[in-house]
Order: sequence, then structure tokens, then C-alpha cells
Amino acid sequence: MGKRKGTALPAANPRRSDAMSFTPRVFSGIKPSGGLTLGNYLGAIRRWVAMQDEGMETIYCVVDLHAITVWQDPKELPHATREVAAAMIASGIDPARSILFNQCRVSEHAELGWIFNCVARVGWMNRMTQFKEKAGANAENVSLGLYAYPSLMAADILIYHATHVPVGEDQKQHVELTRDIAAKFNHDYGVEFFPMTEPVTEGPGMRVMNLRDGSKKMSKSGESDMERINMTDDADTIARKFKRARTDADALPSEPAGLAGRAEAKNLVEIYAGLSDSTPEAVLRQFGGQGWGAFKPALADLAVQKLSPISAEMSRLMADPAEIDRLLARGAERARAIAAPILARTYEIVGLVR
Ligand code: AQP
Repeated sequence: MGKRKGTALPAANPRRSDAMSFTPRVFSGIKPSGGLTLGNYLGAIRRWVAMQDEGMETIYCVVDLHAITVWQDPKELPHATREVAAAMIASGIDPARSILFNQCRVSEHAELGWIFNCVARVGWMNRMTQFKEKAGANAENVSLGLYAYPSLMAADILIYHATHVPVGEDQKQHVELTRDIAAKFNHDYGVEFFPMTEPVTEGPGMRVMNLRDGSKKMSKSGESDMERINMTDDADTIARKFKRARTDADALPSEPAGLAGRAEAKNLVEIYAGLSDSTPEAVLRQFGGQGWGAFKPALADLAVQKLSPISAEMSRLMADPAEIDRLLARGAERARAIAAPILARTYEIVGLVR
């Protein structure tokens, strides 16, 4: 468990009344807060598919309750929710092998989220960098839900006793907070009920940056469409966005050390490595010494080659929204079968009479 400066964290608890062995189980989610980006694909979905294909027990969620922490048009949210599900399926998530559903169908998430609001400390929330970035100078005026978001995220994970959470670098701090919440709950109630979940963040593409400003991450809700690659962008749009992506005047170096202090160059090399399942070292062995005029079209071709079959399949799936809803409802039933007994036991531990 990560130590938080200024916050007393519970010592290891010797009582083992609820000790149970935690079988490996993967949970992760994506907000339907706009069209998905290359960041969501490389930092999350692509690895979710790999973990499913390795035979792990995998639970993937369209986290609609998180999306409404900032304003979502009720006329657009259903489409965005189905589109995220379609993107996951088109990328290789198999609803028969993975449990795939949208969060609001399994009310246990919100119920455990409330309990965790009573476990998490305000001081912990105040240190969440994503909240600071998203709230910016407007912190007094954002929703209480945005502030409490990491506590609901802890509930999303722990309602399944998930042991592993594949996320991009931006979400690592929230998974660390999940461990703090689990540890404090276990300590306060004298149990070993919730596991210490591990974030899984290795590999290239864990932090895909904005194409116009390499100091900011690529986001669905970023101001300009030119700063991100959307999973549904067509070939011309992808080529245009990479062509206009900010870079510097120098050629590509022949090894990663030469990318120091060159955030935009590093980002494009890492995107190439992520899309080609290789490493920045290998990419620079191939392109070192060449200029952006050669590298950017190669990068665009690779992105089109990876993303266009996915976006074609997304369009096919989106033509039948009722089928997506059916798959999500079936996934929710399977999710609830795991979540309901964990919530029931949590209520018992807390002393709530039902
Ligand atoms: N730029 C990124 N690089 C690597 N991974 C990323 N992820 C998001 N952006 C990047 C990963 O995608 C998963 C789902 O994220 P999310 O949509 O639930 O929330 P987010 O991290 O807040 O994503 P956005 O795109 O920035 O959404 P908005 O703009 O709506 O707030 C997570 O695993 C995340 O790490």
C-alpha cells in the first residue's frame, strides 16, 4: 500500500476472521463521455483483450455513472454508452468470455460506493491529481460526484474482489487509493475482506499525449478534435491529424535517450511502439536519423491499419442497438451474481440491518 504523506494509514491487521483466498480477477472500465481515443485503445482496451485471451477471469464495464460526474446530454448518453460497448466488442472483447455490462445496471456499485465514501478521507481525495486537473480553477463549481469519483471507482473494483486493474498511467493513483480504502475498511472492521488490488500499467502506450501539446494527455473531452485520434476517425482524418501533430525540427534519434526533453517526439514514437506491439528502442532502430516527413506517414498508415477494421466493425454493431442492449443486460446479470453476495457481506460487516 502506498504511504500518503500526512495521513495515518492502518497497520496490518492480525485478525483473519474473513480471510479468503482471492483468485485472480480483472476489472476495468471506460466512461461513455464522448468518442473513444487512441489513448483509450492503447492504454486500456488493447490490454483488456490480451488479458481475456490469456484466459483470466475478466470483467469490463461501461462506467456510465462516472460519465455523469460532468454534464452529459441525456439524448446522447445512450448512444455513447452503446458505442463504448461496440468499441470493446469490435476490438476483441468477447461477451461470452468476459463479463461486459454498463455500470448503472448493477446497483451494487453505487451502494458500495456510498460505504466507501464513509471510509475514504477527505485528505486522500484532495490529493487526487486527476480531480485537480479536471476541476482546474473551477473547483468550487464542479459536481460533488467528480470529487467522490475515486471512491466509486474503488467500489467498481472491490465489489468483485478484483485483484488486477489494467489502466493507463493517468488512473494509477486511483487504483492506489482503492488499496488505501480496502486497507482502512479491513482495519476498521477487523476483517480481511477486500483484496489489495494491483494496477497493471506496463508497456508502451500507457500515457498517450495530446498531439498539439505533449505535456497534456490525449482525452476524449479535450477542446480540439485535432489533438486526439478518435477510434472512429477515417484514414484521411488520421493522416491529417498526424501530419499536423506538433513536433520539433530535429530528426528522430537512434535511441530513446535522444527523446529526453522532446515530449511530442517521444509521444509519437511511443504511439508507434504501442500500435506495432514493439518498443521505442525497436522503432528508433528502424527510423533513427529519418525526419518527420518519413515517420508521420508511416505512423498514420499503421494507425489506419489497426483502427479501420475496428471502426468498421463498430459501425456494423451500432446498426443493431437492441442487440448491444441485450448483451449488456446479460453481462449485468452475470456481474450481479458476483457483486450481490459481496455487498450483502459488506453490509453485515458494517452492521447494517437488512
Ligand atoms: N491518453 C491516455 N493514454 C493512456 N491511457 C488512457 N486512458 C484514457 N486516456 C488515456 C485509459 O482509458 C481508460 C478509460 O478511461 P476513462 O474514459 O474512463 O477516463 P479518462 O482516463 O478520464 O479518459 P479521458 O479520455 O481523459 O476521458 P474524459 O476526457 O471524458 O475525462 C483508463 O484505463 C485510462 O487510464
